[in-house]
Amino acid sequence: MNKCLGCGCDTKRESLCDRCFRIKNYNDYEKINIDESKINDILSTIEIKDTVVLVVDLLNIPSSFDIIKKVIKNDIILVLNKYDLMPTNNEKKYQDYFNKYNLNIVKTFCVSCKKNYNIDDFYSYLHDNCSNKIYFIGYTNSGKSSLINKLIYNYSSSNTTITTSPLVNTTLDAIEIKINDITFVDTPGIISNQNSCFDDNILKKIAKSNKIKPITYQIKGRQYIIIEDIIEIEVNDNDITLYLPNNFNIERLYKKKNMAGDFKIINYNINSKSDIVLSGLGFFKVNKPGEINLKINNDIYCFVRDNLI
Ligand SMILES: Nc1nc2c(ncn2[C@@H]2O[C@H](COP(=O)(O)OP(=O)(O)O)[C@@H](O)[C@H]2O)c(=O)[nH]1
Ligand SMILES: [Mg+2]
Repeated sequence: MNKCLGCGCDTKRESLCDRCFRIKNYNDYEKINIDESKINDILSTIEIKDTVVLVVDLLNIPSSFDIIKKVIKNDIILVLNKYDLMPTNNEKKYQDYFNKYNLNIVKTFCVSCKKNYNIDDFYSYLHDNCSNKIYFIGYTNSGKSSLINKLIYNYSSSNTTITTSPLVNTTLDAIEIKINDITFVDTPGIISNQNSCFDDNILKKIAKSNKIKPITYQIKGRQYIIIEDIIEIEVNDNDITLYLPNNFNIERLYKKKNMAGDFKIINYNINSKSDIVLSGLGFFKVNKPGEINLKINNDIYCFVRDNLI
């Protein structure tokens, strides 16, 4: 058996397993489940002398980092990735937002793998300050593998690329990559019950999305905002601002829409200091206290948090 260079799984093939080959060549994604104990086993091999980089998707900040705090006792270098998607350039604000989680953060970087933003600063910090084994950890889809690929591309002559995809659980085992005497270890994403599942059409739109342009609707009376026929937001006399991929279909209607699929209903009483997060998609807020009734596809996870912006 060999180890697949793309995802770390055992394979009979020389370099890439069948699944990575199909993802890389045909964008043909196949979702695989990973056992939670497998991830814990990998994380528990991290020694206190190793460096830990926690990668977070700025558009998909989890409601808590308790799973990570339980397993990781090391100092943490926090990387806030996908900065290119954020509607406002306010690195300090995004960094400060993480104070409340009480992680042992020693340094924070806002980066974009897609736009190669801040990658030089991040790499030179690692190069100058860190141990020679650096683990990249975080929730699935935050961009851990994309970030290591960016480092390989920018700072080594290797043409190895780890497989990345918009689906969860792309990386299946620890993958070690050596760049200039430092060993970078990619890890499978931490599994959480806060991950939404989307169909291919939505995943492709998310993957193609650019910088978010917030959209505000001034709602008089009772109206319904329909997002891609997977979310209906019922709003009553309020202003609502949506932060969503800007290629999404959004309709504003005066009556409910018939949408196909299995839905759950969630009622929120929120104020202007809160965001409702549609995990994996984005978030929205209102400008005065009020009721929001969400009808949302069963596979989408949502929660309330303090305003990010
Ligand atoms: N817009 C944007 N997308 C990114 C960025 N970094 C990664 N992605 C996308 O996020 C998805 C998950 O990336 P991946 O590296 O597989 O995440 P991992 O599960 O943490 O290893 C992929 O579709 C990537 O193309 C970024 O900086 N900006
Ligand atoms: Mg990965």
